[in-house]
Amino acid sequence: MRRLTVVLSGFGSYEGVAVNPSRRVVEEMERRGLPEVEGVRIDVHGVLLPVSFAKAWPVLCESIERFHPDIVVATGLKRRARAVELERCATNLMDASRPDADNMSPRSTPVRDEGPAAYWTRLPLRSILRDFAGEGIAATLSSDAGTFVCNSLFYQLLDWARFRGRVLAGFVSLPPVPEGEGAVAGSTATGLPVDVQVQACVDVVARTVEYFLAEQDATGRD
Ligand code: PCA
Repeated sequence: MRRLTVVLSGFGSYEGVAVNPSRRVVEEMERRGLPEVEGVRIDVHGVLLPVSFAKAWPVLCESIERFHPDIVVATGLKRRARAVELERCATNLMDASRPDADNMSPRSTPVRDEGPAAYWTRLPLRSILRDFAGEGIAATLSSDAGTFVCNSLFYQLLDWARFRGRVLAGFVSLPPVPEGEGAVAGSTATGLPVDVQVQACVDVVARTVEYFLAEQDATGRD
């Protein structure tokens, strides 16, 4: 049977965040697995990343080198998000207003010294958004994954992906979870239940798999 490999990453708790939905999503999707898409088996490997500018990408990269994925979807919490945000691009900027797990807070510093200002994702964001609309999942497109660790990881992921023509890589920003499920301290957001966030990420992967297969068929590659 034909198979595709997906690496899915999330972050753990950090300052003021008791429950990071990205961690829950990764754990849950790894546990449940994913149904076949068009007769293709999907192997999902989850990886939990430290909230560290220096270490997040090396840890994800290690997982990528181990599993040789066709698709990489990174996720993280965006505190101010009120819905699932599908990120279009990553920018070459680190500008932390609070320290990361290593107590580093780079200000106005590029992720890559000689890198381009931004990279675009190739995930089929509009098709994914249509799936969300059909299921009543609150979501938007976004051109701003922030300037903290999430954006820095996304930039390094797309920098890596640009030489791997076949691989599709992207980033999904998740909103806080509701009060009672471990909302972000001091947040007034109503949040989106973890189950809905898991379903959203299942949709992201399933639609991306379809797109990947269509591209492979169109180019005659396997
Ligand atoms: N969100 C942070 C880093 C880890 C996470 O889940 C961010 O917005 O960069």
